[in-house]
Amino acid sequence: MIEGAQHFPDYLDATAQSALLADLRRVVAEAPLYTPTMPRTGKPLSVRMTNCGALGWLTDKSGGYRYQATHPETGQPWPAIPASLLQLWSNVASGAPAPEACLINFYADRTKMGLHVDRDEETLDAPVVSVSLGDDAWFRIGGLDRRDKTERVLLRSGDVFVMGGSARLAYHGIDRILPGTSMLLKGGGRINLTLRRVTRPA
Ligand code: MD6
Ligand code: FE
Repeated sequence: MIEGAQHFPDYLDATAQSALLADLRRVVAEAPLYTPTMPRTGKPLSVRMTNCGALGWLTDKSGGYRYQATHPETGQPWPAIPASLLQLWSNVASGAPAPEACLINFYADRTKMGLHVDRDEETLDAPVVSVSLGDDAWFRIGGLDRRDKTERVLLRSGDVFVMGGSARLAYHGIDRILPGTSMLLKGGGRINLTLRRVTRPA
């Protein structure tokens, strides 16, 4: 795997996963999941999204990919990032300035996410830290060129995946989720959180 990509299987035990889920329910109560749309075409993404943190990542037909401080539908500021996630970041993001954005993606059974690079941030010095909850998913990670060879990694509930160093700009995506592989979410599906630093620290 590309340098800077690190998989921490079972980083959160069952108790920590339930506690994090409870935190996320509070976030979603304030900042409801919504369906983002592609820049220009307005085609809906299959993933549903929300955010917590000072900044949230979003996309829509007219504004494209961007960070903004408010929820696109409620107009309210995003809820704070739960303390448990700030702690997780300081444990795995070795020395990086505090995260400003936590994107929350909800995957239903048939949701995929095409190969992409996370590069809407102003600073690429900090890693992106991802946390998975719920059903297993086949994650695909390659290199800096879309044509580089890729490999797949099974991301399971409680896993953390860090992309820093050379891996910060590596292509990656979700091939598919494996319905029925976790009991954590009552209705099934998968949640993925990605924590990011967006602005350069002062
Ligand atoms: C997902 N993850 O696991 C999608 N991005 O659902 C990402 O897009 C991702 O896992 C940046 C760094 C780590 C990731
Ligand atoms: Fe990503």
